[in-house]
Amino acid sequence: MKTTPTTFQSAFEEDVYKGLNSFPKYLLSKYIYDEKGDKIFQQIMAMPEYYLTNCELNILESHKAAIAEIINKEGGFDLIELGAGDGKKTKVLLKELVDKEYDFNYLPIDISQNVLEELKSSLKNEIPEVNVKIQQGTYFKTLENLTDYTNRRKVILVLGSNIGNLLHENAIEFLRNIQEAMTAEDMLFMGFDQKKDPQKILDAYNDAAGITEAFNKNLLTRINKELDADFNLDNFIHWEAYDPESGTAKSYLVSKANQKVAINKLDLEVSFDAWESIHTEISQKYDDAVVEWLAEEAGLEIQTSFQDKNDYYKNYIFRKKI
Ligand code: AVI
Repeated sequence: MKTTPTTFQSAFEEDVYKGLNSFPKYLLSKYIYDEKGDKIFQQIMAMPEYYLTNCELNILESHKAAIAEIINKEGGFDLIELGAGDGKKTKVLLKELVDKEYDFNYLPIDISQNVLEELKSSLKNEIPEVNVKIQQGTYFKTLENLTDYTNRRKVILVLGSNIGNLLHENAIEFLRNIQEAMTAEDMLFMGFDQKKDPQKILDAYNDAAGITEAFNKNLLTRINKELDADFNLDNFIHWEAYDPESGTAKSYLVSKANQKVAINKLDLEVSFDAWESIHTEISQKYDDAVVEWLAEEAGLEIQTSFQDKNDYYKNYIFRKKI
């Protein structure tokens, strides 16, 4: 029986150690996103099966005038985006705000400085009128300082149904963190992927070209590279399951055989039985009742919402409950 090392050199080491020594085994999806993971995610967003991106783009394009009107008030505002990425969808709204000559600053926050620099320079070319102030950091850390960034009214943007990668309990904590940084005048604009035909959801997370499989397996690639491990990627299959009752899509890597994997940096050998799983990600799907409940638990209320033509996806505007 191995004893747990008392010191880990990083949260990644500790989380991998804990996850692979648990029963059932798991790995945290946030670790998929290194440079390679970010690139694969860009490919996912461009896949025909991954409807989420186009639905949200469609909502922003068709409702940009109404959205702009709701978020603008006397005295101007700061538009703060958490997890800005390449800003493709946000640019639709930015363009509308510029065309209407509204007084606003755009403050994108992302974990990757690289992504932020690219976003800044693309905005300079495409919509030079936007006043951009990039901010590198994690959501939670940066949220704590959110109130320090600005003394103007805030409109906080969280696109891409990123909240869906959190269990409800953590989603409430995330929303509560945002709520605590808000005043009665501020707004939160957030995307939530909706419950729909289960097959449509399974197809989005199990594409024929194997891009989602590569995305999921990037966890193993990262452990091999950063923790000197010997996972054989071909010995695992990507498996997607969707429970229409809870609205939870779950991704797994399943071991095809009895096997042992050495993770040298952790001085650990992990044994897998044939068909044993590693749970890697949840992608929660919502309906109005669940979104209302999450908001209520976090001290927020829904002001209004916008949906795409198929009702696949919704963007909600929340206010702080007073
Ligand atoms: C980032 N996140 C909202 C994506 C999702 O839909 O859960 C990540 C993803 N996983 C597989 N495909 C896309």
